[in-house]
Amino acid sequence: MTGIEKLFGSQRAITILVISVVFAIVFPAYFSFMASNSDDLGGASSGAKGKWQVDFIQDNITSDETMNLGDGEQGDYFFELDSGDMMIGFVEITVSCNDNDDTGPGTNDDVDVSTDFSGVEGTPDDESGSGSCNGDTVSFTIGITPEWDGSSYIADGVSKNDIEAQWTDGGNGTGEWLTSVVMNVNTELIPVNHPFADEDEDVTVSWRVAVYSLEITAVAEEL
Ligand SMILES: [Ca+2]
Ligand SMILES: [Ca+2]
Repeated sequence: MTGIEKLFGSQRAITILVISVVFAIVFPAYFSFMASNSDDLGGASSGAKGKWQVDFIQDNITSDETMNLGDGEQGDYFFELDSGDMMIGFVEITVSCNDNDDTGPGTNDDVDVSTDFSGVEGTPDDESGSGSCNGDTVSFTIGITPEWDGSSYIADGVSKNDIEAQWTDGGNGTGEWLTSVVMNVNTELIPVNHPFADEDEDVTVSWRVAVYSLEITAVAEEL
């Protein structure tokens, strides 16, 4: 017997040890090679069902425009939306005016608001509304990504592809968002051309666009 044979007891014990060492080295290398290869291919890993943390990196695009409108006058407010690489969650339009020109009953100015979204990709349904000039008078929220509210959540038993397919604006929402406001000036029982008669009001239309990008992280299963 050689010294090594004495240490391990037999030639067979040495053979088993050598094979074990080879497997211990070769198997992890094999699996890590396969894992990195399937990542390169994309489909295999992102199509695999699993547990995922889904987060939304969020931002707002805002804009506003103010016009002074006389009685019966229509103001057309244009907003050109380009969200860049971000997805569009929803668009909020707020029309505000605050009549403090006169104080008698029935003297508050009011507005009729309508929209034309025919220049918007995906053509959202148009909106309309009316209100008295006491601040934020009329507001609309138009959803672009269905059911999106920006909340994080854990998804289980679905693939990364499924999640990406769910949270998309489908290219909708970009383009020209037209909001039109018609002013109705109300004044006291003095003629409208009287120097003190209320004859106009400032109307502001503001847009807030909630935009996001997806962040999907694999959640390690409990051992
Ligand atoms: Ca008024
Ligand atoms: Ca006024």
